[in-house]
Amino acid sequence: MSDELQIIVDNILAARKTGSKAKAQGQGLAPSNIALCKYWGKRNTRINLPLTSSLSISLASLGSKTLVEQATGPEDEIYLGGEKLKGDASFVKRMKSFLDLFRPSKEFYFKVQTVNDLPTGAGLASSASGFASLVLALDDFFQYGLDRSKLSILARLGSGSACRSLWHGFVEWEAGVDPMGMDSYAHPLSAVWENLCVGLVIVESLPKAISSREAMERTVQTSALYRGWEECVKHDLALIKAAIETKDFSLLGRVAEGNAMMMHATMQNAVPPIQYSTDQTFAVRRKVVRCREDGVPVYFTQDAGANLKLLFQAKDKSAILEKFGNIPIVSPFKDL
Ligand code: 2P0
Repeated sequence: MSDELQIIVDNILAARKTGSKAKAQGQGLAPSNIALCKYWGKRNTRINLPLTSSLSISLASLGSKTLVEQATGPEDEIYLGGEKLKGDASFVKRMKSFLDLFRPSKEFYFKVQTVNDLPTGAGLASSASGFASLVLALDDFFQYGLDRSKLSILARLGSGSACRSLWHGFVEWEAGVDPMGMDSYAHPLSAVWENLCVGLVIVESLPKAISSREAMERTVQTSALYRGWEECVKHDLALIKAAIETKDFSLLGRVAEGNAMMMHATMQNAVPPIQYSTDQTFAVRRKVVRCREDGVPVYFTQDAGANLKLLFQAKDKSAILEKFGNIPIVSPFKDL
């Protein structure tokens, strides 16, 4: 890990409670989050600083749970869904270098156990809830007593979108301007939207062929369409906030769907092009549009993967289940 990262972490840990002592085990729980206005592109890839702000909705009780303790052996032990991961797996390497930032001494090794409610690496925000729950578990284990905005910065260093998984409801991540990213963290919006529902259409649960990290970088570097992204986000973010403020569901859905489509257009324009959608993704997208034509207000959003997330209102839940089958449905403000 670069010195830059260690300086940022040390700077944040300087605000920890004095005299804090590690517990036997720390625990962290964090929800998955789905961006309505996407984070796509970084101004600093080492410390995950975004080029634009983004806004998400957390998925209530769906997310990750992480336990942290000191390992008894001479290396970190990483468990995912109860299974011990091999030390050379890329995820383990990424996790270990993140843990390096928090070791009290070089000889201190961690045992980290994470359980994700949603399939891992399939564009269902498992890295977001995973890193957010890990940071919460580290805070609990070492008894740092840090406030949530500082924890949001730490989570961002693990995975950008993780900084939004520290809260429930609508969450905005402000891009910030500080080169060290001390002003680049998320905060919750106060709005509550009781009858808003999110449905998950899982057409692919295997890990994706290209990581979102790589896809984002290739898009920024090679996609001509990406030049319009910053303007698009400014416009969409303002409209999404207005839709949340006035509970204008069709505005929210229309803008969120358009924002996701624009993000995928920028990737398809990258060299070589990136296509996360499968035939099934296209079929489900068409079905969503047909539903609207039939009078059921439903919109989709899609992240760096083939799966789709539906946005609709509680009154239409039975129509959605009828048309899309028995899909998992979350009420972000009711299933807490
Ligand atoms: C988002 N995505 O706003 C966007 C939309 C995917 C598509 O944040 O490199 O795993 O760890 O900062 O956070 C996925 O990217 O990327 C993501 P890194 P991350 O949810």
